[in-house]
Amino acid sequence: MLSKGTFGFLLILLFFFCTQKNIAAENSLPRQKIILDADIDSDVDDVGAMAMLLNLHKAGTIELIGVVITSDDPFAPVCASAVNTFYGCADIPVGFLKGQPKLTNHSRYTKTIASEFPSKLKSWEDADEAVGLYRKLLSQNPDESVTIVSIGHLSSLQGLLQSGADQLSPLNGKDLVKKKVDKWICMGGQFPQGKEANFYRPDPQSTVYCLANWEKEVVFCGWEVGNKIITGGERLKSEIPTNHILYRSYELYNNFAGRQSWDQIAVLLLIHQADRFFSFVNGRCVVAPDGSNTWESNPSGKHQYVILNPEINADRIAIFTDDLMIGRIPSAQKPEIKP
Ligand SMILES: [Ca+2]
Repeated sequence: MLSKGTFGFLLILLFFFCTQKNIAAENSLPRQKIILDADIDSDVDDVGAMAMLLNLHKAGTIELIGVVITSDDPFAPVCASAVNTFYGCADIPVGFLKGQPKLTNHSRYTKTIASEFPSKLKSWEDADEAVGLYRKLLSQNPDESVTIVSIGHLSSLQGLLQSGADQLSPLNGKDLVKKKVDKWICMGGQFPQGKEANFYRPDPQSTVYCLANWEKEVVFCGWEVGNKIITGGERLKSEIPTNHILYRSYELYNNFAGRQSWDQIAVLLLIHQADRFFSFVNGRCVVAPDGSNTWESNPSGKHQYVILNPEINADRIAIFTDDLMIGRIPSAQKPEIKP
């Protein structure tokens, strides 16, 4: 028979052992490997999303393994490279959707950012070809380890799915995705139904193709979610220096008038501190040839769309998002980084 004192001591030991085990388990979790597919051109929320990802990358929460630029703006990949370079991550590769019939600079900020800030890429021509970069990154990483976050249209992703075996991998694109990708977080569509730009402009056929040929999980972050979250206003302006690349991008875009956060919300889905903001609906997203979408409910469906929890004030999410853009990472998001 154990004495009360011994029993208490054993309980404390047991508690200590369990706690240490949980901490060890959390710390040994592999970092999520992220490929960002962005159309950093007409809107500035792509820059905000990149800032968040690079802050999380530097904090050790995620590993941003590459950026694919799906845009017809020739300054877009140079701008993305400048953002990487500004954050001390010049070696994160940048791909570009090459072979487009016409390139046009239609952005309020990409050309200026490319000229004012140093970048590893000097021209879009120096960028990796988008599909080749996708294939290289996927083939180099462990099975089911990569999350793709798309915050633009889906032409490059379609190219990946349609790609054939090459020197990088004996697998075709569809099988490579099946083997290497964990899930796809897609800023696109309007839910439960609607018509949203990433899905219908300029390449709705790529949306139809990707959804028809994607066999893994997809989480859709629809237009209606980020539309309520206004960031990049006076708060951002007052908290970063005027020579910061994020400051300059928002200044050029709309001089801190505030902007919807469609793309940044897709990044928030990566971090568990933001879990309380969201709920998810399972089913299947169906896209018509014109890029409009509808929803079929199914509790065991591989597609989910995000809804904002009604008890959470949109302003709270905006502050949380601005903070992540600025580089204020919630403390529990900083795992011990092993050497
Ligand atoms: Ca975008």
